[in-house]
Amino acid sequence: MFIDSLTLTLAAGKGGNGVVAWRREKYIPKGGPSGGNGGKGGSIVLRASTQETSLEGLRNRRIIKGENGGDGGGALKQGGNGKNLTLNVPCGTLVKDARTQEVLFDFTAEDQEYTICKGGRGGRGNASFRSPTHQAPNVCTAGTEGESLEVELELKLIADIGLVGFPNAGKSTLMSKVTRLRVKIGAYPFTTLFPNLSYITGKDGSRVLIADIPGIIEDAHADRGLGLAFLRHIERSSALVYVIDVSGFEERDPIEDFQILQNELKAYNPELLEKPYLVALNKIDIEGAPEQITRFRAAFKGDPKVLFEISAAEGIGLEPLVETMKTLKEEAAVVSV
Ligand SMILES: Nc1nc2c(ncn2[C@@H]2O[C@H](COP(=O)(O)OP(=O)(O)OP(=O)(O)O)[C@@H](O)[C@H]2O)c(=O)[nH]1
Ligand SMILES: [Mg+2]
Repeated sequence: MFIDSLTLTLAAGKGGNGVVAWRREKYIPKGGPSGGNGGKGGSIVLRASTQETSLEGLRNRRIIKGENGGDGGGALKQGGNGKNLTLNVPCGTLVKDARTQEVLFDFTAEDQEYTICKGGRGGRGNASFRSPTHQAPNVCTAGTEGESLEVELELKLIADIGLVGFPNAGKSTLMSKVTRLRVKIGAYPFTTLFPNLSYITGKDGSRVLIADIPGIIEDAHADRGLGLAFLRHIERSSALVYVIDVSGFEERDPIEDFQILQNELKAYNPELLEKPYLVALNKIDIEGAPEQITRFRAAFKGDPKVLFEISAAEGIGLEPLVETMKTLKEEAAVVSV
């Protein structure tokens, strides 16, 4: 199950208590204080892992507690430290304080770690209070509580290229052809219900991460179809590829489809329209396609260099599209340096 937002209560472990104890041995009267300190409470650490692709792993864990430190003991015995608890989250996870909505951390790269709740301090045993003027202290302190926090985790995938299009346009077919991921393809709308993420791997070892998101329809911003919530997963893409069906089936007009898609993206976040983009005119293997393509090219106001005629199903025209996707990724890397 793909989960991309979640609220969790985290509580780090409590510090162990210090104790009061006295050294008692034969022939040594008044052996002095021997109460040990409590151990530290275990902290809660979040860590970005590429093994995770959604927040599903944390779905059933509303409250997560760290391990408490052990209490001190007699004979100067120090309580054991609570173990730190590491929770893995996917790259692209934003961590917010649920109460203030402040962003505490943004996991953008593998293996980043963030200690979100520190464990409590161990209390002091009476031995630690001994001083030249205070030989028999009868005091100890309790361990402190660990930090606790209600957090909201929000996943915004970080893909290089996001595929957007109407349901059935062929986004997932394209994804399956250019990456190794075998995703569900169907001759019915809304085959894809959750984003898919996979790499195009070049012969030179270069990698471009592609996100295939569910189809968008007119008025998706008013929650029609699957709505626009999934657009959050292309908000951080460097570039977009609009996949447009030019078969002319079902009386679809590719010019109108492109305009509707742009309007929906704008309704969600106008910045999406400022990203570099390509248009994949898909299904050119179908009879009526050339006519639709001519119309589209005539109406298209942007640079015709961004238009690619492809058949995702038949694997036609994919190479120039993929090469341009790679170039877009490289250009974005130069810009962000
Ligand atoms: N003839 C032809 N059919 C295609 C082509 N690309 C995709 N299709 C078909 O179009 C249908 C929809 O393909 P998908 O890849 O599932 O479309 P999608 O855009 O991912 O659709 P949603 O997940 O519903 O948004 C399937 O029946 C595909 O076989 C193509 O280039 N030519
Ligand atoms: Mg799909």
